[in-house]
Amino acid sequence: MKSTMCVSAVLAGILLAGFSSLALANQNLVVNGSFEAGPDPGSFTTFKQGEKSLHGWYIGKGSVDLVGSYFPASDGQRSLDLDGSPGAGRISQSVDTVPGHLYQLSFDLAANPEGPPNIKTMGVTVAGTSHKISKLGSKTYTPYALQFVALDDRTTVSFESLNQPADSAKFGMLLDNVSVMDITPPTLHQFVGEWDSPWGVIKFRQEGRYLKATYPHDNGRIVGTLSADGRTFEGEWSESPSYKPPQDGGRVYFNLSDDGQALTGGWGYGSAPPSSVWNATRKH
Ligand SMILES: [Ca+2]
Repeated sequence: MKSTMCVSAVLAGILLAGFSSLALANQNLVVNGSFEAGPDPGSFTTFKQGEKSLHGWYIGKGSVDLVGSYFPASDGQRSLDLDGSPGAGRISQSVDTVPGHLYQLSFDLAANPEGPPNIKTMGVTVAGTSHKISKLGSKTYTPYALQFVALDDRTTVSFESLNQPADSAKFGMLLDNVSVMDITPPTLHQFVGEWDSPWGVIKFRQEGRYLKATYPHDNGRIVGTLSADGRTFEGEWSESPSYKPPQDGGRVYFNLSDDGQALTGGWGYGSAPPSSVWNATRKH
């Protein structure tokens, strides 16, 4: 069985600097993610906890600075310093989501270098999972992205300064260009279900962007992902007793038919090409 450890780690949530966004045309679910809405903040304008004037966002802690001409933005003319004047802040927003769908949260970060601390720290929380990010003071923006599976029909995204001392923090992480997009492959749900095959009934289920399956022959398992066009599943099969390649594991693929009722695919031992035929037809 080829290791699926890396797959499991990704399922727990990934956080990548310099991540190039998936090339799917999609709608940004975040309102005012670039902080461009509302009156001109001039150099910068401070918004405090509980104030509702930062369009789209709720300030749940401390204060934040809506930055205008004071610093260049990553996108447009404005950005947000998560440490206000003063006070380490937290902003949040809830967006509509579909439970089980896969989303990508993207944002750009710089770090206000004009005062302490040298290393800025913030937390980003989405769908109940938090990630901590630290950054040396710099006006240069870096893109970040993380993927999550929605648990509910509303998902809250929050960004929180963790700089200390919180009450006097003034020079925080600079945030801009926040987006949340549904990146669920459009055909992913068509693979989910039961398929008759020569190795028994394959039962596909979705876990985030991953498809996993079981089948009866030697208590077989399959795990993998869909191609960018959503028509081809590629992954690995493994079976008892060892669940390890090359004898008990290897590569597998399936192509979904146009009508969604058939899979044509193949399998192979270990790293060999999956050239042995493995076809299936939809059962449920
Ligand atoms: Ca902006």
